[in-house]
Amino acid sequence: MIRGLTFVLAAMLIAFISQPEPANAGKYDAQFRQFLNSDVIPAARRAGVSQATLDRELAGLTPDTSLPGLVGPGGKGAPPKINFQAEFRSPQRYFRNSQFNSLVPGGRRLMKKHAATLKKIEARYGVPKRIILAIWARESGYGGAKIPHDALRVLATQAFMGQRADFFKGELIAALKILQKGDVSRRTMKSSWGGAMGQPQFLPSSYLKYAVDFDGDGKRNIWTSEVDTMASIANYLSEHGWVKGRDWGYEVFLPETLSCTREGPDNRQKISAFVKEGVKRVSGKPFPSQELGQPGNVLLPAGRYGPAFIATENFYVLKEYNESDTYALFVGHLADRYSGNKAFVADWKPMKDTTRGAVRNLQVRLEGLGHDVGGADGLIGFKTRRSIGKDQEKNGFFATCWVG
Ligand SMILES: [Ca+2]
Repeated sequence: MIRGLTFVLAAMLIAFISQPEPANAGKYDAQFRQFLNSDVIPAARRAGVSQATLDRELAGLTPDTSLPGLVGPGGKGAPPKINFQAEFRSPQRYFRNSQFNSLVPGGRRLMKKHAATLKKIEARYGVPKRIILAIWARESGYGGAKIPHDALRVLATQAFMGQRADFFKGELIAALKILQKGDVSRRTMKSSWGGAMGQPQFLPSSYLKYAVDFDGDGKRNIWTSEVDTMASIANYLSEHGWVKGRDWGYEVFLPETLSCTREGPDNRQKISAFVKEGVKRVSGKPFPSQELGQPGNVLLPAGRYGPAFIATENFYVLKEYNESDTYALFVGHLADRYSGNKAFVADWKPMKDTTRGAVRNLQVRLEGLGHDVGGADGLIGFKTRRSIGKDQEKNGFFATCWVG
């Protein structure tokens, strides 16, 4: 009897652990159904989603209140969008050698496995295979990462009670269109908790615009087809302006005579002009001849406290995938490491841990001095870096364009 009871309790415990339901599960179901009926269904019908699709996909759907960052029905009671208590992650911690070392072998293996297909993808879209592989690695570990959520449920929950409800309502309707077209089954259509789907982590609206069928089975399958995944990433970059024949950027030695305050894509000049000013590649090789007459710009993600780069326009195409210098640099650097696996030559100097709030205070001070920091958001972009540098120069110091 006791053993039996223990067994039942253990089974209950296991069930509880394996399927955690938040305390408020079910609390919003009626309100959610009302939201679907009055808000989502009419908008989806207007967007061309059939009643049959809506009946099939929305039947029995409930919100997943365990998702992070929810604020309540109607997006009411939203917390501040920026968490200024959050840690500001220094570049030094973002670019860990160990992480690149663990991603390089998988990429090389896939380049061999898909050599013929990647050649065709490169020819069609003009994006180098190493860039495609690096994005795939960053987004989902070449498809190895667990992407566990029912995309439709995530999107519906975010539309109902997330911080960006209207945005996600649009994505929910896009997801319904995808299911209506039949490229993917509901079971397979998985996303992250933020609604980014499949191996390239496309939002549904991006899927509709940029996903492609490259393995020829008639379905655009970014969930289980490696070939469709690679081609869809290439198509995305191509459609966002990837310049064929150009690289993303180069690590360089920046002479002290070239001020760090000249960083930024709004300070582009021909790469040959940088060479004249004494900029050299750290590899010791010259810039490829086709790059010399093309524009580039200084990129200093940690000011003078880290590696320096000449970035091409393609660096900013990578940022169309994820609006962050560190993301784009991670992808570009990983792409370079597939051959030779060479680390950055310059060190990322360690910096003291700080918060986004502290960064924002600095930005507000710089704004008070008349500098354009690109908005006091607690993140250090190139406008903040060069404002720091200009202030240092004004005060007679050698500009480092970095805090400290
Ligand atoms: Ca396909």
